[in-house]
Amino acid sequence: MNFIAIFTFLALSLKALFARTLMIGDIELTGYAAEVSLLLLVILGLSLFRGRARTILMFGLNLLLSFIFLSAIMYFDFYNSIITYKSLGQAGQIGEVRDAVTALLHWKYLLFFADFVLYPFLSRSSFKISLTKTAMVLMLVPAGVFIGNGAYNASQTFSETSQYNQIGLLGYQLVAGISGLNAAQLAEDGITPELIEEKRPSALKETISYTGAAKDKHLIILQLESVQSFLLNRKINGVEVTPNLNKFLAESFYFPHFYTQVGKGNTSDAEYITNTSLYALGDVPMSSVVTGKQIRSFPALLGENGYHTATFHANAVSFWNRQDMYATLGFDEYYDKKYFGTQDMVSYGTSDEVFYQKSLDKLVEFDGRGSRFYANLIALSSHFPFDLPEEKKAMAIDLPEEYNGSIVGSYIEAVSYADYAFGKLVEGLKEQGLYEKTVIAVYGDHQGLQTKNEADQKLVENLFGREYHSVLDHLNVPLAIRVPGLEGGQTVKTTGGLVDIYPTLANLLGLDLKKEIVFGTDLLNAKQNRIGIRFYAPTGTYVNSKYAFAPGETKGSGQITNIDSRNRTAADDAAIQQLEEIMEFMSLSDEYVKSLE
Ligand code: GP9
Ligand code: MN
Repeated sequence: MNFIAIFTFLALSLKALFARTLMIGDIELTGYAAEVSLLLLVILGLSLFRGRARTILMFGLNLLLSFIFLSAIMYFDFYNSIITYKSLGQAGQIGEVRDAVTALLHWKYLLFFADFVLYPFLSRSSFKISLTKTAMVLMLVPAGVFIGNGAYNASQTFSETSQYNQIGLLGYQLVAGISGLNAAQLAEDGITPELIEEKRPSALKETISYTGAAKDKHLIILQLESVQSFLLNRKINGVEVTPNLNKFLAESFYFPHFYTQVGKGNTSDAEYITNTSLYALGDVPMSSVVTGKQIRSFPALLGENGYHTATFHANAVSFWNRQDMYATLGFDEYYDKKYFGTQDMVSYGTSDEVFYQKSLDKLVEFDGRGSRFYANLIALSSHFPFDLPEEKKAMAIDLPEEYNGSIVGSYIEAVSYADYAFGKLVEGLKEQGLYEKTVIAVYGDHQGLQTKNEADQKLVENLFGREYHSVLDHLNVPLAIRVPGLEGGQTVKTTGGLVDIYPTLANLLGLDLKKEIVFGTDLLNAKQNRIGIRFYAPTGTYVNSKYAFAPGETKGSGQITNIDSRNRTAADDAAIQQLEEIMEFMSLSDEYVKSLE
């Protein structure tokens, strides 16, 4: 091994350690040994080359892996998940998300590239270690043992973070590839509504209520960007953050224990899950998975029942490949940037105010045609990194000084502005006489709060006055459903997730789901419910009526956090049994999606 090879190996081993420290606190030493062993194998392989070729290859490997480590760290910062090679497919979107990427950069990341200045000097050094056969064996045998051990440990857990911890970033890519190939076939005769019923980990009450309570009403499903539950009904310095949403909640069925389930496709995954009641796969945007397929969806069902269906979003429809997803979901039409224009820009599109106004114009038009409509409105202004223009800040809450310059502060302001715009939408609907003719479901697509630096963590700690839980707080988004005639306001404590929106609304509208493939549960009639989460939290995470489950280092271990008391305990057999059931249930959903034509 020449000096460049040794140097590259040491530099990469340190970078691997640095990456681990930044991503996961609890580093598994044997896992790190497996990661270093894999690096050693690669470097030994490249050492077979000689002269300039070897220098270039070592330099290239170091550069490539440095970028991969850095991407993995930023990816983890944002998604709380381990990056896989599958993300290469979305690299084309990088230009459009430039602001978000810049917001995640940090000076300390320069350390990943500090060693490159040394390469010109290294190539002049003639130092080398000649490896005898015995020395090679002495190196390769333990390396092989560490890799084997790491691979075995990685296969024993559902959690991607634990898998990475056990085998390192390169090894994890292999694990991710193999687990995709090994998906078991669960249903020999295809996935039927009866099979789903049998495996469903929730139970309905004996008597079903509210069936058809909203029959003949229009339907608006409004998806709010990055809105988490904790800001609702919250005052900061005596001022409500979301006064308009709070008023709306008070007239609605409000679900405080509702969670996002999106995968890599974020906003578009939330649209997908809501309109299909199918689980997102996690590490790939569903819009790319379902391109060209036909899905029996909520819009399709509504269409068959006489509704005109349309979806509205202020960004270009090409973002997240939505044109294909909307075709798959069977919407009659969509309205995107072409329709909304670029006036009054906030984030990727026109402001929520303009968005609602222009959407409303269309709703009035649909209503005028005399038939019912289903409108899926996808708001946008409160998008990461929450850079509101000054004139919009004037419409948002005035925060105390300690929030100045913090991302938490920007986030709260952005949500507060989104609330202001929502208030305008409600006013508009009332003015147009649509408010009492329409069932309105409002929910947050996914989390928005970033708590990566200390100042922001402090602000969040102060807000919560207790630990901020990575699932029960971070992934907790609001769902409220307002049904004209039932606007007494009711808090429904049933646990639910995005998959449950479709069945809940279908029952209210009086639509029969017996023949439909639906993985969610009617939240207004559930006795108990359980939902799986597998992005932004490790696969195996689930929430039931009592607790959130976090998967452990083996498939038979984990930790549960009680929803009310927040007490943490080790998972018992019953919790592991529930884990197995929800994993099987999610696999059933995946198998269904893969089987679609
Ligand atoms: C852009 C918007 C992006 O159209 O959907 O939101 P995101 O998916 O990043 O939350
Ligand atoms: Mn979003």
